[in-house]
Amino acid sequence: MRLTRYFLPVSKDVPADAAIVSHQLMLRTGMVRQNGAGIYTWLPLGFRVLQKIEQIVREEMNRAGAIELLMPTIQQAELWQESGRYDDYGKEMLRITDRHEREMLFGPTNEELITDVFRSYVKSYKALPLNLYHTQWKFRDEIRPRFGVMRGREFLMKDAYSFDLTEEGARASYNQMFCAYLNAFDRMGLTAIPMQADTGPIGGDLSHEFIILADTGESAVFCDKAMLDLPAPGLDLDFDGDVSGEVAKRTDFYAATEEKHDEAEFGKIPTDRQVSARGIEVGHIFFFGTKYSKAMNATVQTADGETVPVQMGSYGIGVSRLVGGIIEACHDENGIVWPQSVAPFEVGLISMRPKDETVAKVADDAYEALQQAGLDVLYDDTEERPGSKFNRMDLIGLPWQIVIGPRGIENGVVELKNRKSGEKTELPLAEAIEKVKAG
Ligand code: P5A
Repeated sequence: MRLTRYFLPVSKDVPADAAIVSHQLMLRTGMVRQNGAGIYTWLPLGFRVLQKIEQIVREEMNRAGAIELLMPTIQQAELWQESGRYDDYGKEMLRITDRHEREMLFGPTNEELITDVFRSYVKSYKALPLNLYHTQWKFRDEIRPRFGVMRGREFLMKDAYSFDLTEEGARASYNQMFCAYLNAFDRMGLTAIPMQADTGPIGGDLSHEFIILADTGESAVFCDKAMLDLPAPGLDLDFDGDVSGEVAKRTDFYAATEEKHDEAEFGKIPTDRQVSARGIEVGHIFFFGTKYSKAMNATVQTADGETVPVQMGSYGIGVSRLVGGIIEACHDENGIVWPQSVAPFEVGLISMRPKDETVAKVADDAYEALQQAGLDVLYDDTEERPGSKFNRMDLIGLPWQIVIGPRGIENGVVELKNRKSGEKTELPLAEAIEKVKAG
């Protein structure tokens, strides 16, 4: 993408109403624009990151055997009256009346809707286990939307729903999602710690929140430091086999959010390993058994011809919250430092003298070569001062910068800068491309 043709409304001002660094940086880099309390337009740069995160989550859901579909944002009130949550959900639910005076709502979550899909088609244990997911906008009329996209009212969530014949089977599905989540967050460059958590309005008695540690996090959390060093299960994990060992590796350690915190248990950890910190909840998984299937009559026939309610769990990832969460974890005094896997572009190409014909030609050729190599490139072909180009590239945080200037052209090299380490090297373009591709 040529910057002269792109839409990148970068701003120098630090927005006064943005309390945390990720919100400030998202506004300054023109990633989002606020349209109302907790409601945002995703501008092109921010939208690219959102899509990259969504794609990583999609790949890890698919790897774990979940199947993608798409449910609507607007739901009928009847389903929620059936489950009994229509009144329970209270003021957080945005209620709508259509022209026929029918009660509708903008979905805050989809347990009811997916249970209705399930009961309409699945009648036999033979179709189980089944895990269906989508990535769709949700609306929760949060009392205090804040911190930009971290606590929005409209936000993008990946939500998966598992269906099993037995409680044991449902726990195996829960464990699969537990591992898939660790892999997905790891691919985004994050250490997410699974912690025992409250179930709130979703229900059930088994639940883990996935937390990344950050001073600006909304939740107070407690865990064993040893959990920070555990590697993710890995993309070669056999999801058809038993993954409970990977889960136990973590649940053997103490980790809990404030609501589930037990000071006496925490006290048993050696003092130098006690982590008491703040965290951002980027995912939350639930096992709630037959809560919805009983209320909504979602049953299957067993091999013996018996009719039983299906065992369910639900699994959420805050896709739009992750954009802010990753910035909280990955920034420095000059701006964002994107992990390559979620960066809006992998490399920024800077032409030092776009008016100089030779430099322009070499830079254009480099742009072509980088694209040919399959890389996402943002090509700064503007006529601004080099200083402001460098500052902008640092601010938007692309993992690599390649600078084309007259001196390098004479020597047959480009300058490659790594945004994270700040390290600069001069090398031929082909070698720079290999380095960027290697990540
Ligand atoms: C699980 C999937 C659920 O809704 N039902 C379907 C279950 N869980 S949850 O914990 O309530 O939400 C899942 C994740 O969504 C993100 N999230 C938010 N992101 C931005 N703004 C919000 N207001 C918001 N509320 C929830 C969180 O990452 C949460 O873990």
